[in-house]
Amino acid sequence: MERTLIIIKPDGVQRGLIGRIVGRFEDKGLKVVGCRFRKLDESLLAEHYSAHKERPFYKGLVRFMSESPVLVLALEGVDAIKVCRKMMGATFGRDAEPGTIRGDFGVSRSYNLIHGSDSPEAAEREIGLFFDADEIVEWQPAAHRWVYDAEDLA
Ligand code: IDP
Ligand code: MG
Repeated sequence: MERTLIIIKPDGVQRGLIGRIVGRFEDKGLKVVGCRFRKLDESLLAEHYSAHKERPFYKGLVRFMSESPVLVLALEGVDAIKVCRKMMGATFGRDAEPGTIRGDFGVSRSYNLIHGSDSPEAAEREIGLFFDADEIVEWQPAAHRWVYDAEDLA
């Protein structure tokens, strides 16, 4: 089992897409283990996006991400990081394949609806940044008995 950090960005929240986006992850068999609805401040975003600090889009990205509330999720599942990145699609909405979240809901480069961790190291760092340890909830969804078989979990 792996965990990943997902953020439904301000454009996704403002456009009323929270339910549809979270629903896709639930449909796929990912388990919500953490959830916070909040506005992000610039210092937290500076840490979160520290790898992009020198990029020309950085200032606009931090402004966009701090402008309006976001939904932050920790999701758990087998290969959750890879599965979620595939479901998100390519970074820019106009390049993202139909069937992906970015491909189905947007055309923008910066307003691309969703963030997802891109590696196990990033996931651990980002979950630690957005959640206190006691905000991550261990639980067993009854349906998982029919989502994963023993071979998936081996
Ligand atoms: P990712 O979200 O697909 O992992 P990153 O390269 O990590 O993409 O970029 C982080 C975020 O910065 C993107 O999701 C997008 O919102 C924004 N971004 C990336 N490249 C550009 C750009 O060239 N113009 C405007 N915004 C960008
Ligand atoms: Mg990234």
